[in-house]
Amino acid sequence: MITFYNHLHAQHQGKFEMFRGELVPCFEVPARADHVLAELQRRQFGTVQQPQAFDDAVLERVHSPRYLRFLATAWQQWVALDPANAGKDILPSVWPTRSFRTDIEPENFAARMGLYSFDAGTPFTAGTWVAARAGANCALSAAQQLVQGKRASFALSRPPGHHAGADFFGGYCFLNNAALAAQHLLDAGKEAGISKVAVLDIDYHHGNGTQAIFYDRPDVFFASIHGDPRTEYPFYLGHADECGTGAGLGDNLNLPLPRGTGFAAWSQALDTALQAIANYGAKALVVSMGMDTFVGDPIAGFTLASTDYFSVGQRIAAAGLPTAFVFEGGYAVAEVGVNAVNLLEGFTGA
Ligand code: Q9C
Ligand code: ZN
Repeated sequence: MITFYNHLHAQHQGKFEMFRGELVPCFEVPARADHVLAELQRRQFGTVQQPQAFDDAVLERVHSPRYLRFLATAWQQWVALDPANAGKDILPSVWPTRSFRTDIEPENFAARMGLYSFDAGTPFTAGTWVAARAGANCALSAAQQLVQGKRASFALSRPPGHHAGADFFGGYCFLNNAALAAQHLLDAGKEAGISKVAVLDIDYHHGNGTQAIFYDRPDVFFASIHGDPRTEYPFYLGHADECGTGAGLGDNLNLPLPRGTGFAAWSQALDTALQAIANYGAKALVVSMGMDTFVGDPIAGFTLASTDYFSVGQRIAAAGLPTAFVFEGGYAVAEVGVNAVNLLEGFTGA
């Protein structure tokens, strides 16, 4: 299996996120991806390659042009406010909630930050756009492998993507890497017979961005296993009664589980999700591969053990679909490499 990796991910290195009234050090750090890379190399798992470059038009298949323009220019706008800003990350502090207008892009920079975001936990830094763009290229390159007939691929992308919507960032995510991969499978995979795609999201947190992007679409099935949003981030989406809408009705499956859930119940939910994907008739699979289901994760609440991930990979492999794995969360930095490669090895049967 080919892994796509680009060192530019490390250009996104947030300093602080807002938590309980204070700024705490970011959990989503470059070392996460570096540990996965080191473990791939230590176990000689497949090969690691640079991603291809993809045009902005490919990003516009998922994200709005005005959002992409904002991301590409946000840092220069920030520094233009005050040269001293160059040493500080950007965090939003005001948002257009119910009854506010979002059709008019404000001229005020802080107001634009809030228009395009949903939390104060996702700092935007000098290198965020470059890193996110490289990460999206990794996911698109992983999808391209399946278009070319490969069985599987891995996008070791950072920052993660599944909380990012068509026109908003949050939850440490800016570009929705998994959604871009799914859309590229449909756009480039038509002749290869890829007419329907499933996204299986196994990150601890509900993939609200991916769900929203495909909610009314019949050509992408979204299935997610996650902490119950009644108590877990991102709180405002991910309930079991969200089944899709319009032409996409029936093509969204949420399997929320209580904080504290272990592998026995979690793996039953995985089998339920995989059965639904089989019933849907997906021709290819994108896995939003969050590793924050691990018992040692500092910000999540499931209790999977490192060895459980072999079984996760095996079960996904048994679905028999061409599969692109896209790295998402997972904040137990010292263990994230072993856990991720255990899953991939479970898949390949190595
Ligand atoms: N102090 C992903 O796993 N805030 N995003 C948690 C911790 C946000 C997680 C609060 C968690 C976002 C991709
Ligand atoms: Zn997560």
